[in-house]
Amino acid sequence: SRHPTTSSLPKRQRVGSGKESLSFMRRRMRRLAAQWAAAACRLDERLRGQYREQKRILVHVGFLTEESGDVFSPKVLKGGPLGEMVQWADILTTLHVLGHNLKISLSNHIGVRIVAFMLVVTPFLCHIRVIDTFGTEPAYNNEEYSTLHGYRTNWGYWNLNCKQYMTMFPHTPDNSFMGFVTEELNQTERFKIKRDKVNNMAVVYGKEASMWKEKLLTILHRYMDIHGTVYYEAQRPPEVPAFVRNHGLLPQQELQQLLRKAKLFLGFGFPYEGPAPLEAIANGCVFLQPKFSPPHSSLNHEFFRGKPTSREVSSQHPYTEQYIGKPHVITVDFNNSQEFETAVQDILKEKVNYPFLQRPNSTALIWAPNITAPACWPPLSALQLFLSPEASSCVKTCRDSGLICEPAYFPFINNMEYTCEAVHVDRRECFQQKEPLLFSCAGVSAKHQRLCPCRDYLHGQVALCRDCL
Ligand code: U2F
Repeated sequence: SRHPTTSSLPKRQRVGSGKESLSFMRRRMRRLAAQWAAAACRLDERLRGQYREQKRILVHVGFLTEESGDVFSPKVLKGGPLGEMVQWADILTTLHVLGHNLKISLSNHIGVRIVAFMLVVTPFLCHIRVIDTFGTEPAYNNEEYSTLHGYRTNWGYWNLNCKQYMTMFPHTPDNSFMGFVTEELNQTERFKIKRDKVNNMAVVYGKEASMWKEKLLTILHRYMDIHGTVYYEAQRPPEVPAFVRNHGLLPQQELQQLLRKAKLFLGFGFPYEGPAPLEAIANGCVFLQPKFSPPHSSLNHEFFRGKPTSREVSSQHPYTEQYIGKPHVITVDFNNSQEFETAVQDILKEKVNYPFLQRPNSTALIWAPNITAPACWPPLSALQLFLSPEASSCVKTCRDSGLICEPAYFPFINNMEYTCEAVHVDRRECFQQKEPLLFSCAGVSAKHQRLCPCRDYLHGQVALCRDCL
């Protein structure tokens, strides 16, 4: 994970003294072991005969702050974020299953030192990969640009290739989409889930009562039984309405069981962009969530303030809103009780089914050619050029045409043959980008129309284009 560069003096601290974060990861790995083994066999069949290099990989689990210690553990059992733990557990298992040679560091002292060394010694720079849940946009990554234009944040301006940041969801193609594992259900399991669904059962998303909205719960309660998994201490039960059945924070396994029975998974706006809605959807729930209008971003919302992205978050979980959508995901204005109530009524009528999720290509992600070298993949034949409207990013421009922005093509279109990277709206002047690190799918400027390198993609596999297999 990233580290704030404002970290104070180094303090030696034992990581994982509580070890709760490690046991959460271990439990997750064990629970999914059989599925990992089956997946490894399938992959082996598919890749048989292909030479793949075994890499020696040092994985530094934890934040790259000296003072942070094991920031995860203290809250793991108390309703704190588990999303990052899910990602760490899954990347470790993936690397192991793919046969790489792993060294795992849990010592911040050592981890920070090694990474600091790699950051200053240029030949090592391209070997670094950073798990970066919410993503880093090019404007924040480039030291000079971020300093001159007010994009400098505590999360570093490391001048990496932005593909070196690996995100939890495909926020912008400038970064690599790493994802996490959601369980795949076989036909028998799907049949059982359908058979055992309780049509009027809802689970509320939120491990802390402060995330809940009572007024809407009263409406929901007219239609459904409400379950929660809010952490509490025996002496101080959580402040949830009496009609809610609160199970306390559950082990992942038991949460899955609850989701298998439930029809509705209800988010109230926080946490943002976690794994749980995908787990709910994979278990046959409908995810009902609030639309954010105006969208939340680092400009207007405390949680995102100081994060190295200007991304506008249009709902609690924009990925599920944009890539999955109805009937699995319903996004409505929660300030409008009528709209909320109608959504609940519609969900009660809906039959259970299962969606198709985006899958990162883990072999391509890890064995990919050196991502910091000039791009020769995906093939240029997939390139489709678009001129964006004013104040629109290439992420949006490509998406509006059913395509995806491909940053690997920027160096090819940033020349006078194609004219330029962006066109000034009033002066009709043409601009080229001199700094390759600033090529950006996510970037927006009110004064420019951007020349966008888009390409098609395989349904459910955005990393690949139709002709590049
Ligand atoms: C997100 O972190 P969260 O931990 O709040 O994300 P969730 O989606 O709530 O849950 C993550 C995992 O916790 C598990 C559940 C998910 O895999 O199965 N869990 C559980 O084991 N027992 C329970 O009772 C409830 C959930 C996000 F992932 C982070 O990146 C953000 O920092 C955070 C804040 O926006 O939100």
